[in-house]
Amino acid sequence: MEQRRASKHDKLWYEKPARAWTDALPVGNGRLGAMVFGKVNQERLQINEDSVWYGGPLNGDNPDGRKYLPEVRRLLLKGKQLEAEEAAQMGLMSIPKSMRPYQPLGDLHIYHDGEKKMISNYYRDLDIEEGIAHVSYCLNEVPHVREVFSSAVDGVLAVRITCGPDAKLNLRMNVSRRPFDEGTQQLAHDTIAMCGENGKNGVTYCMAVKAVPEGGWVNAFGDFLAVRDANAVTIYIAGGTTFRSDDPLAECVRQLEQAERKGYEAVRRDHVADHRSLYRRVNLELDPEPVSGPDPSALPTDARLQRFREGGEDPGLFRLYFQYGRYLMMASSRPGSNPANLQGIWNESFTPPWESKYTININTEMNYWPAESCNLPECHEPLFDLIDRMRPNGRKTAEQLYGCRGFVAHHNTDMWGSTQVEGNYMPGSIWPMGAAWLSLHLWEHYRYGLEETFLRERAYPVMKEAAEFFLDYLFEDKEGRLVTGPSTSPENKFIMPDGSVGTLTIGPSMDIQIVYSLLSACTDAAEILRTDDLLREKWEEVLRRLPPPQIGRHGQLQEWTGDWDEVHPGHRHISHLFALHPGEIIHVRHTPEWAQAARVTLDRRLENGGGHTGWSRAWILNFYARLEDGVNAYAHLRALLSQSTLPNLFDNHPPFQIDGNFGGTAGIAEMLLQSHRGEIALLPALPPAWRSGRVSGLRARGGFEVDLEWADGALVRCVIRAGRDGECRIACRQPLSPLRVEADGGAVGTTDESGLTRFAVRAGGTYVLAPEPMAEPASQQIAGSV
Ligand code: FUC
Repeated sequence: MEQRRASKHDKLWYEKPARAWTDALPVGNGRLGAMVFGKVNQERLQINEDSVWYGGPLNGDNPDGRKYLPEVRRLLLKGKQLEAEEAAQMGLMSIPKSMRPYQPLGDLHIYHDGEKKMISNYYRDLDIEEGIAHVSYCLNEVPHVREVFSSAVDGVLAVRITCGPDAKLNLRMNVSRRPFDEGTQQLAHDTIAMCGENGKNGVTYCMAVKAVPEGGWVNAFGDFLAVRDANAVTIYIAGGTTFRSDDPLAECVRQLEQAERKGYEAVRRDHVADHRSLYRRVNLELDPEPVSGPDPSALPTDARLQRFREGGEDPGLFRLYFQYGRYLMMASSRPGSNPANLQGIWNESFTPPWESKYTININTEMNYWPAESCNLPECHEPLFDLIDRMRPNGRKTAEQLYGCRGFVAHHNTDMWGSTQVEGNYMPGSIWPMGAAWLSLHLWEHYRYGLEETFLRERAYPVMKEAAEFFLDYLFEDKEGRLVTGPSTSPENKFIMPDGSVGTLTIGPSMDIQIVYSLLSACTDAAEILRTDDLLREKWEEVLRRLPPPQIGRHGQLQEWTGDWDEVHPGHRHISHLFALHPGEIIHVRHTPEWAQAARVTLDRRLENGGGHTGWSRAWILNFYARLEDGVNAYAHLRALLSQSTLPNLFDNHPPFQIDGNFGGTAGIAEMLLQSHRGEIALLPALPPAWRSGRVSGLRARGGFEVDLEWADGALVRCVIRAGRDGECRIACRQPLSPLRVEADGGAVGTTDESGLTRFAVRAGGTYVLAPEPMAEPASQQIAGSV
């Protein structure tokens, strides 16, 4: 126990059991997760499996869509806002109004029997470096220790309970799914299971529990497993549904038996090795100020967060938050699992906020922003599988609603990949950009890893089909430009010159920016793959005819084609800055006027109360990082942690929503390293508060891995490992001096007058960059010569 307490860099730790769900600590293997409460007498593990969704898929495309589309467009172009919106309400909205929720699998309760006299030395933590939650305390002076993890290798949750050498464990456990319990079966003297159907046409779920005592015995009584007089006990928990297996109970039993045969030590060892193989790819250290007082990591995480909220500096907390974001990604999205939903995989409610689904007008995309840059590219894969499930549905929706080829999706989707217009909420729902934005994630995966087979076989067909929709769907406006519509700028409304309010519109800025990004990506991909010349010409023609970003009368980037004010000027969505991040149309050096307009847009949102949800704050952090403004990026990161973070460091929308964790992690990476527009920027938004530090293992587009070290706010050394032959281009930023690049002991590159450092790289090569020694200041030379 003492050893565990010694190093707290990679731990969330507490001196009390969890009271609220958001005090509990999450473990997960991508698919199967638990919130560990760390209670003493009655431990609670609230368990989720990623395919426990209520009901089955829905098909809700409005059959009148094709008929109404031209009419809605005509009315919008004529300025008949109200009539257009009324027609869209009836003709385009979906038939079933909302998608089905993601739900809990159930709870495991462990009851410690016997007299509870005195509890002392209570401690619990989540060690994110090894992927294990611990609970320890003394009961009547006898030490008790529990550890909990979810193994991606063996597919089960494992709980190990031990106690001091002279004591024995006497405990009972059962499972529940209140208020939807369907009863527990005894499968063997040491195994119980709970199975049920989750709604009409829904999945059948199963959870099975096996207790393996050392010494003593185990038996099933009623719906309990009871362990008596054991020196230690290991509990394995398996869960699954018919989403993946025809017989999930048999699959659970197989996993439990395999884990028991393998034995706890081996299950644990393989889990830690697997976890570390991903976790340790990246390390971040931010040095404390030389005179900064006691080490805040000596405080429990909740007290540490409170100290930070009150204004305390704590560079180690940023490191912990950053690595926790990577931990959460590893725990909620692994090859073969479903993608991380609004709550990752951790959800306690049968009617969770926004159904804990995939909301794809920002939240799901934000979830995956750190996947590539923070060196967890395989964790991105579940999103690609979901996109594959969306394609056939999206083809039907494109055809039925718009009479177009290709595939389309709107602002939400679910486990089955639904693509219809969802709900009755017009500012959100009529927005045909979901498939296009998601498809860009496949392109990003390619840009980081440069695997041509992935591009050819996986990414390009999806991107091309998403683009195909727009070839049919875009239409000419009065000025002959190609535009989208009816659509919205998620989820804002505008005030027109006559004072009336509108929601639906033609060619909102974000739509155009997404189409631009998608077609540019398709064009580049086709060139790399040396294919589709004719199609490329078509895409290029469309690209020329899209309206460019416009600057409005406040100096802001316009959100819509008209220079209209927002109904909510502090709106949480800042969709029209997609062009700045994650898009790259706007760039501080390449398009400085648009960058300035983006800055004005942010100022205006913030002056009006913007950034009030966790994810919105995280997006703002990323925007400032892209504006290479370390001071503001830091301020918003601080705000994210102090205003939108719960005691277990979950992001708080409110309520808990995981996107802010992932957006925050991606934002920290973006402050330290950027790699868009064909250039790698080193420490582009380094804040003065992070004077010295180092980071290793970040990834840059172009197949690179990068380590950085800095001191007194300036780069000391950078190591770049190249995954492919090619060229590396480094954009220097003031106050960096020119760089010298070395490989194999010799110089291979220096910085030119424009500030660009270019050098040829070979796959497997390592390149060391350091600032050229500065010329001695003239005054010193004079002083020396006297
Ligand atoms: C979008 C956002 C909300 C919330 C929801 C899940 O609709 O506007 O703030 O994040 O998704």
